[in-house]
Amino acid sequence: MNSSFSKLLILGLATFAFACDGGKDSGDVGEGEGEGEGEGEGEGEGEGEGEGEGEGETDPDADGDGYPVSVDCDDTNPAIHPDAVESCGGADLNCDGQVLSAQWTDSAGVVTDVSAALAGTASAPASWTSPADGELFLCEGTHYAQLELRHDVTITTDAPWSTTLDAGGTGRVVSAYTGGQTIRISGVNLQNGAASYGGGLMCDGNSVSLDNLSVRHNTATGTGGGIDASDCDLSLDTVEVFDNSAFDEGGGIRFDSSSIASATHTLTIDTADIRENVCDDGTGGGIDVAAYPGKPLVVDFDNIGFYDNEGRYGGGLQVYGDVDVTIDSADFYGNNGTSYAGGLLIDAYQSSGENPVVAMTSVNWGADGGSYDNTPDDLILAGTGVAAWEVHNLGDGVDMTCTESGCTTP
Ligand SMILES: [Ca+2]
Ligand SMILES: [Ca+2]
Ligand SMILES: [Ca+2]
Ligand SMILES: [Ca+2]
Repeated sequence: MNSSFSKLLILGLATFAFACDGGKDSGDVGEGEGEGEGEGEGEGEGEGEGEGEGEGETDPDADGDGYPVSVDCDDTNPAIHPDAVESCGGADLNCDGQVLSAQWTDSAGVVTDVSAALAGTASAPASWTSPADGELFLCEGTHYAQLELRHDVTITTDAPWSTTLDAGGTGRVVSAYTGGQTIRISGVNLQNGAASYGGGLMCDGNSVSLDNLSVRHNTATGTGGGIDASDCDLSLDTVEVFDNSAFDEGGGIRFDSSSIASATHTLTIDTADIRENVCDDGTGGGIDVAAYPGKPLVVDFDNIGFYDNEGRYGGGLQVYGDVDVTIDSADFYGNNGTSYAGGLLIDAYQSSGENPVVAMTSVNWGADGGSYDNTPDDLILAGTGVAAWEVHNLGDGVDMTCTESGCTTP
């Protein structure tokens, strides 16, 4: 059109070139400046084009970091500019007005500061959805946020046990949705979630591993106060699950097969305390495991303690259906079944061959009537193949295997 339009076009190109040159050496930046300057001279006083003028003349880059003073919050320090990468506990280097609290690294290695996106409060937690495969790094402290993970995501911190995701009691802490993702959370506690199921964590049809963290103070109006895992491979290593509650099954953890017929799913727990979890009206105060017909589950517990959990049936643990359970080195202490089965309920009411097999080695049940004992009993095996319910009151150091036809000791 007219000359001012073409100037505007050139100006735009000059600005673009400048922006793209931002991270390069000073030679490139100089080139961009030259173009901007020439443009500014032709422009005169024209409205709206003062910006181009400024780039060359009145918007200098004193520290030579490629960012002019208009966008550089410290134009005397080349380490400070809008694209600077920060570290936890450091200063605001990227000019967004806050110190780093959360950082996202995508699978190509591109780092983005997501501190603002995750900066919620206890009364208004942030909502954050994974944008792609990648790693979310959280600095020490409490992050009030509710996360939706729909990709392969790892959540880490440099301060394990001292870093927490808190849902503020108004939603679930972490939702791991179907999609075959692999999710790992390391060192970041999950607390104060509230949902119909899985207050702290819900996983469905994927693979989730947790290590070096607590799942605590979460609630569910349905199943799985702390964690609800359905058709999910769930692995816990060095974890505590405490003070979670559900109305129905699994005060601490609910692990079941329900919607996907294909694979056999596995719950692996190595070194964990499961304590002070409650389900008011269901089975498995600490953990509830339920396999539905044709959808077997495998459970492997090693070095696990069930302490002071409470459920209506199976205060510490309940297993139901075609579940192959191995328990090695465990404590069942102080658990309460308010109706029956204080420590462990093995429910064998499915068709023959679709009932639990529970192999236990070195399991402590608390001396009868002692302060660590379970109430009102330690273990019940109930099922169609059992003539009468087997009620076991046991001490410490027990090796025992229970199937649908009875429990035996070697
Ligand atoms: Ca600068
Ligand atoms: Ca600077
Ligand atoms: Ca910052
Ligand atoms: Ca006992």
